Formats: sequence, C-alpha cells, structure tokens
Amino acid sequence: MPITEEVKLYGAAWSVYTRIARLALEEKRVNYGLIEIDVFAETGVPQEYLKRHPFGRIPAFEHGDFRLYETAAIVHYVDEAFPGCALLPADPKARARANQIVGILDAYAYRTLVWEIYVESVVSIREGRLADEQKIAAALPRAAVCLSELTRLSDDSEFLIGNSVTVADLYAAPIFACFTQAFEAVSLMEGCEKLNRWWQRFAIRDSMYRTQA
Ligand SMILES: N[C@@H](CCC(=O)N[C@@H](CS)C(=O)NCC(=O)O)C(=O)O
Repeated sequence: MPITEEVKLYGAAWSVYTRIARLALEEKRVNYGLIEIDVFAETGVPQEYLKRHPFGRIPAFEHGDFRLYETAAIVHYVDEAFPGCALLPADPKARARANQIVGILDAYAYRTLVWEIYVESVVSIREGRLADEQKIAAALPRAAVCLSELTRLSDDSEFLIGNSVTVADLYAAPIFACFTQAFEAVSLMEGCEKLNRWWQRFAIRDSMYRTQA
C-alpha cells in the first residue's frame, strides 16, 4: 500500500538513529510513514537514496517538500514544527544538560555500547561468527565512563532530565535497548541505579513498543 502521510522517514527499523527520530515523531504524535532503506545492501546504498542523504546513512526525513538528514536536525525540527510536548526543557541549565547528554551519547556511547559491545556480544552470535573479545575488552573501560557520566549528569526523576520526556531520553533509549541485551551490561550497570531505574521506566513506554524492530 502506498504511504500517503505528509511526513516520511527513510530508514530501517533495526537502526538506532532511525529509532531516535521515530521516538521524536511518536512522542509528538506526528503521523508518519517509515520507508525501509537497506544501507548495507550487497549492491551498496541505493543510488536513489544517495540523493536524499549523500553520506548514505539513515535516517532521512521529508515533510512535504522539505527534506532533511542528520538525526539531531530532524529531532529539533520535529520538536519545533509540530505541536505537543516540548522535547527540550525551558530552563537553560536543564536544556544544556539534555544537550550535553545527547552529545555524549552521539560521540561516545553509541560507538562503544552499540558497536563495540552489543554488536560484538549479541549480533555476532545471530550472524554465526565469533565475537571479537579483544574489541569488547577494550570497550569496557570506555563503556564504564559513559555509564558513570550518564548516571552523574542525569536527574533522579521520571526522565533523564526533568519530569517530561526530552531529547536525552530519545537518544539514550534506542542505545540502551541494544546495549542491555549484552551479557556485559549486567556488571557494567551495577552501581548505576539512577540509570537502571530510568531504563525500567522508559523501556515500557508506548513509543518504545511502537518503534520495536
Ligand atoms: N550522524 C548521523 C549518523 C546516522 C548513522 O550512523 N546511522 C547508521 C544506522 S543507526 C547508519 O546509517 N549506518 C550505515 C553505515 O555506517 O554505513 C545522524 O545523526 O543521523
């Protein structure tokens, strides 16, 4: 059936960054269509898709005739262009904290928790290959720093920052959905009680169910 929604997201259900953008759309209750793109196809990134995203990453976004790529830009556009809950706190310090957490997740945690731990520990078994134990071992200290900083910088309230959902939760949740499947997550999360409590609450949100791979 053709997708008729005005808002379209080009990506993949398995993708962390696609899920971040989807969570923003879900939390803002924006009607959208997800168009699956296989960036790892044997023939390479589809040529047509490279016109939307010349770097060949997912997701890419379209609202009417307005096209955008880069998840942070998409999330902020969705936040500002559509009604509903604001995805950034109004208070400048809380706003800065939420943006700082996004920066940490984007620059350090995604690579370490998803690629170096989850992909090596969990996806490798699914793909029938041996995990690269050296890669996992090298990632553990970096993962510990990511988790202790996220614990230190987050509030002990319903969400990572404040009492309503923010971009910090939207970036963190898809990363944690992968990372917490890894055996290594159990010991790494010890002592991160605030983060553990946040994850127990956020993992069962409607938006998380609706964006499951
Ligand atoms: N800076 C990009 C990163 C997006 C990204 O890395 N997406 C991954 C999937 S979660 C991807 O496209 N990977 C394909 C590749 O690495 O070739 C953004 O914020 O949108």
